[in-house]
Amino acid sequence: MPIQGFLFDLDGVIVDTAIFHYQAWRRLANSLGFDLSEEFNETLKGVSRTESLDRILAHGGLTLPETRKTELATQKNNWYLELVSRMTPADILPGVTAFFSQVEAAGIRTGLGSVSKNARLILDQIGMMDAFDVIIDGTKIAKGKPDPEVFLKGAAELGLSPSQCVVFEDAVAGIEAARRGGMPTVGIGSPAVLTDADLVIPSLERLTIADVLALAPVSRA
Ligand code: B16
Ligand code: MG
Repeated sequence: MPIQGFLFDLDGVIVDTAIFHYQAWRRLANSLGFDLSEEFNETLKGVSRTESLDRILAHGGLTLPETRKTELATQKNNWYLELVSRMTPADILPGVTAFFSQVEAAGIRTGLGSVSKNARLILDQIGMMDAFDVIIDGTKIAKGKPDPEVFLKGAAELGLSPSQCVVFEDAVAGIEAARRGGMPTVGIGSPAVLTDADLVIPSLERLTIADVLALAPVSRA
C-alpha cells in the first residue's frame, strides 16, 4: 500500500526545546544537590516527564515518595514553560515550513506524535496548530516511546494502516517506537546515533517528498 501519511515527532524535528528541558532538569537536580551533564540529558530525549524524573533521581541516588515526585515534576515543568512562553514562529527548525508546503501540495496527511504534554502549547507558540490533521500528544497516551502507542494512534486517527505512514523522529526511543509499530522511519540527526532508521538526514532542509516515498514499507518479523 502506498505511503499516504507522515507522522512527525515534535521536539527535535519541528522545534528543539532540548536545551530548555536540560536547563529546567539541571536546575531541579542542582536544588537536590547533584548535577546533570549534557551527555546525560541526551538520554532523556523522547522520554516522558515522569520517566525522565525517575531516571534523574536514580542518577542522583535518590528515592522519593510519589507525592514529592509529583511536586518536583510540576516545579520542573513550570521552569520549562517559562522558557517555552518566549518561543515564536522563528523557533521552527530550518526546512520545516518548506517541507510542509510540499507535503500539503502532495496531498499527504499529517499527524503529530509527541510524548510531550505541552505539545499543543508549543504548537500554539510557533503558529503551527493548524499544520497537522491529527495531534497525538502526552495527554492522549498511556505508554511513552519506545512503546509504539503514540504512532499507532496517529495512524489510526488518520484512517491509515501503520505501513502507510512514515515517522520522522530525532530520538532513538522514537525510532524504536515506529519500528515496533511497523512504520518506515526518517531519522533527523546523526546516522551514528539513529542506527535503526531507514533514512537519516541532518534536518528537513533539502529533503524532498520523493526521497521519503522511495522508502518502501518495511516488513519486519
Ligand atoms: P513534557 P517529543 C519529548 O517530546 C521530549 O523529547 C522529551 O525530552 C520530554 O521529556 C518529553 O517530550 C516530555 O515532555 O514534560 O513537555 O510532557 O520529542 O516526544 O516531542
Ligand atoms: Mg523528539
